[in-house]
Amino acid sequence: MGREELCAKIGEVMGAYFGDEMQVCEPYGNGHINDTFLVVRDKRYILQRMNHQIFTNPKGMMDNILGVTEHIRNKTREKGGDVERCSLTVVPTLDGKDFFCDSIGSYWRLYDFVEGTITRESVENPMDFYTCAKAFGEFQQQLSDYDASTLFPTIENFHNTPWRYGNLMTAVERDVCGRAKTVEKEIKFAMDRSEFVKVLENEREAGILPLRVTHNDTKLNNILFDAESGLPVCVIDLDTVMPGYSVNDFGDSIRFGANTAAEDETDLSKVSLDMNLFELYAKGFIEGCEGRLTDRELELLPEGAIMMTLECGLRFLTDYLEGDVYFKVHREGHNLDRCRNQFALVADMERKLPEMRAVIERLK
Ligand code: ADP
Ligand code: GN1
Ligand code: MG
Repeated sequence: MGREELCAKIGEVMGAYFGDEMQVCEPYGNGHINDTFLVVRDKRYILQRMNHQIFTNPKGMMDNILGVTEHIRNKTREKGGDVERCSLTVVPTLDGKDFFCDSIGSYWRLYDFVEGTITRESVENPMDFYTCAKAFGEFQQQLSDYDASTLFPTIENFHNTPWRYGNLMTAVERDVCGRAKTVEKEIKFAMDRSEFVKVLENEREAGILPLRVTHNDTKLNNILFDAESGLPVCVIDLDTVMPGYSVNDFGDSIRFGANTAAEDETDLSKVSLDMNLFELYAKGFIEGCEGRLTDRELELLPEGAIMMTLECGLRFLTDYLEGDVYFKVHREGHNLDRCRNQFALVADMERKLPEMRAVIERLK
């Protein structure tokens, strides 16, 4: 939907939440999937148009979020923590619904703005990465007794890397935009790793790697930090909370936060794995998980980092071949730039695998 069309709809959405069509809002954040707006009324709110092409069951997704946020609030209450800011708070419509469907079938939700917080797009102070790791580890712990069978799978096969690899192969075969011949090097890079993509799935099938309730999108910008103390306050972007692997939650954070360059940096000489940040994150994550990770999970943390980076690269390349239909792009070739960046990071991680393993060995 174009910007103007979107803004026209916001009036209708305001009506559902506030009873008038006053539009006091502006685009907010850097997400690749939903449309996010800051709304200023009696106080501040975050309004999101959910991407229902991707999240095809908005009700299932909102039920997950309501359940998970209540669970986290209860855990925080038990520990005497900051109940008001520890998790997202869904604001109901005037007629008491958890989300709003507008006249053209777009789905919207409103959250309280978690005040006194900031988001970070990159690691400025290494200690922030350590505390972020503790927060994501703790998040997993808080949900360790959550009944996973009540969670709706918002995106099937979300972190099933062999399935993502299969999607890439199909996209190459179909080549709907005629772009495949321009990315032969990238396709080969992926195909050279056709065995590696199965490593975690094989471990699960063999009953070694446990499924846990995980976040599945553990980017640094999905944590809100207290503006004054700098400490994590709240884990956000709960759309993909589903059963998954702890090593993938670990890996996705490394992919995004321990890259010495931004995810879409085109100068690939700037892309590498920062081993200092890797170690800090590993320390924080292991501590946050409070000893509950099995030995095998600990051993596989480096593989999780490579897997999430490779998978993300596969997804960016697939989207490039399919005509940029999934991730928001802000320039021509954006998905290809992102793919090349992720593959460069995979190559560096592969070189540093022995070092990563040595770090985990020291910490466990
Ligand atoms: P996306 O799924 O598109 O990444 P997010 O839910 O992560 O969307 O939101 C995008 C950005 O909006 C976040 O990175 C954060 O900066 C901000 N944000 C989201 N929810 C809140 C909230 N409740 N309070 C304050 N900031 C928020
Ligand atoms: C998307 O929504 P956002 O920007 O936090 C994507 C993640 C990718 C990430 C890459 C639902 O996350 O899986 O790792 O982009 N989310 C979805 O930056 O596909
Ligand atoms: Mg996000």
